[in-house]
Amino acid sequence: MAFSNLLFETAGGVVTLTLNRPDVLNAFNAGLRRELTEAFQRIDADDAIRAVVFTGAGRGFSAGQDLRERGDAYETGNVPVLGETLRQEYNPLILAMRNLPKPIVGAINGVAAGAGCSLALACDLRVAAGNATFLQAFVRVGLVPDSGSSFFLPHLIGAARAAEMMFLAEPITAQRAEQLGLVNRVVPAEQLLPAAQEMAAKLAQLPTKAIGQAKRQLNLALAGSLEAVLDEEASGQAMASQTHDHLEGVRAFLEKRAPNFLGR
Ligand code: T3D
Repeated sequence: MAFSNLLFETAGGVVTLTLNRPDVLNAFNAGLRRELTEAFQRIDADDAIRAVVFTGAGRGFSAGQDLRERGDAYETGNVPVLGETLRQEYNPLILAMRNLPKPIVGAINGVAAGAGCSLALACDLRVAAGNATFLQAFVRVGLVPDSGSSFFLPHLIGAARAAEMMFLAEPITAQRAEQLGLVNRVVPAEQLLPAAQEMAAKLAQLPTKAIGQAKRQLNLALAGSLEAVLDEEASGQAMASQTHDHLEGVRAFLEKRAPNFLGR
């Protein structure tokens, strides 16, 4: 079955998976979340696919949850308790990426914000374009980091730097991300896809079973339980979604103005 929000292109043992909602910086709506889950199931089941390149179409990697998906709720002020979409859709997706016994190379082509940043962090390796940025956008809309960001970030860059990214929600440039160890390498934008595909092609020629097992071992070595952190994030989001500041944050985004947070 063809996807409508994703490009799924295979060549020489490598699949290039491209988030394809460029008009909204590849924000995740229900269709994209569903198709991504299906794509990772397909990749898992197909022995001919031995490495993945994961990227975004247009000028963004992904701006995270589509804030227009529940637009009506923010107009009326009747914000649903968030957490279910995390438990039902985002969290299984993150676990599918981490449990996939094949390497995933993130080709981060532009801004990776909110859950888009989380998905970038869930890749095994990251190649970033020189103009890419990483943004823990959650608190900008009164929410807590989710989709694994609170698990991956401290492991990758340490708790203090993770706190800075999460609390201040300022964009990190690709160059800074490389210094912090958040990405494996930075390349000029026009070389991004060839560089990521070259890395994935190399990986696809290597012993896939051994790499899959090495990935399991790395997951285990990160100690703590990703499941427990994902669950705590979903509970935290249920709390945050009912605050004034979340409603205000999303309204301000949709109305293209600065938010007025009240701390409640
Ligand atoms: O259940 C749950 O929902 C819980 C899950 C939560 C997970 C999350 O991801 S929460 C965080 C959600 N994401 C954000 O808060 C980020 C929102 N976007 C931005 O802050 C900015 O767009 C960026 C900093 C990422 C990029 O800024 P810029 O200036 O380069 O681009 P832009 O002009 O803001 O965006 C371009 C278009 O994409 C624009 O549409 P327009 O005006 O041209 O028609 C913009 O509205 C749209 N867009 C960007 N991000 C989103 C989006 N539309 C819907 N949802 C978005 N997240």
